[in-house]
Amino acid sequence: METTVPARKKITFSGIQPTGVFTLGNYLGAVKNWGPLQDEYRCIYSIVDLHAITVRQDAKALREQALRCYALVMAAGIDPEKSILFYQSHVPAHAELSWALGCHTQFGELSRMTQFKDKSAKHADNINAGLFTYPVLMAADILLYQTDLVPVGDDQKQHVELARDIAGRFNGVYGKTFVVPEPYIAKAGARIKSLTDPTVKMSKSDPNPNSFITILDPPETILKKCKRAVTDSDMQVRYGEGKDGINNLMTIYSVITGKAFDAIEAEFEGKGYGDFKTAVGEAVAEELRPVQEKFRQLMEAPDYLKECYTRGAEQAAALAERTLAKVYKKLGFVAKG
Ligand code: ATP
Ligand code: LTN
Repeated sequence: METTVPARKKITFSGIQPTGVFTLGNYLGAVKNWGPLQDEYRCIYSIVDLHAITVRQDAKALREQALRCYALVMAAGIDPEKSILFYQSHVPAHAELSWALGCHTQFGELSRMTQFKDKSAKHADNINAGLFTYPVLMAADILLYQTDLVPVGDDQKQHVELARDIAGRFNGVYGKTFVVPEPYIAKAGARIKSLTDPTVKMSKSDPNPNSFITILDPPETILKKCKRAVTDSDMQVRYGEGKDGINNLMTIYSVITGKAFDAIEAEFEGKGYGDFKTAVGEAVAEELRPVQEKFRQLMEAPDYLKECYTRGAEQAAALAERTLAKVYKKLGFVAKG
């Protein structure tokens, strides 16, 4: 008699740094896409606080920010009953696997990472070893959970490729140990641009607060930032070359409303940029309203949040330790008595 083995539920892993309130870019490019995966996949999401200290942080601010970040991810649709949501620093296996993988990663590979080049230019006074080995820790995050799919924004593609290379190399030397993960990058919204310089990505660490919309900005601020967004002198709401500012606003509007670019062009035919910017601002404010409301409720329930992140860390650790034990055995470490 033929027996069918039930297929393993595929695993999704992603992380966000608690380096500030997250932006509309983080939300549209990454976090908003995490929720819908929860029914089909075994989803594991982490607040990657170990990654955050590659840039100097104030300890008190980091702690507060990390708590808010956990609540924000839940407010954006991650249900801790369906997904595992935890702090990276609560699961020691991340730092441990990172060491083992670092010994299988080449200096030259890390030197090619564009995020390292960008961040070391931005923080020239603190080009620390952690900033350089950041992608190895990220590979450990992903590979510990035998992850199939990594939903991230476009800027993280190179890091996921590196995690694939490390996994493939390790499997080649020691036999099948890790699942080789695939990046999952949304077709639209994977690189939301700065509102003040639409040639660079919107980033929560940008010193100019007018360059980004945070997920907690009140509606008036959102509207004001959209109205001030840098555009061009063409005055036509049309997607095209040399129109980075309008392209960016059209992308934001399209991802939120689900309208295609030609439908947006038709909607604003004969109208000025002012009307369009107001419509974008209103759509963003409306999209974020329920997230902000849920966030406020969660922040009033600190015991519940603690219960969620404690359970999340236990669940994550159980899975992570299995992979770590397998890796240590393959590397030739003597088993604990
Ligand atoms: P920082 O500004 O401190 O460098 P960041 O916002 O770029 O941080 P993370 O907080 O680690 O970095 O990003 C979390 C997720 O958000 C990642 O998947 C990243 O690819 C995505 N992301 C970040 N910025 C954007 C953006 N402008 N557009 C789309 N996705 C983004
Ligand atoms: N480097 C990512 C955050 C991150 C991550 C991960 C994303 C850390 N570990 C594992 C996906 C999978 C960033 O967005 N800057």
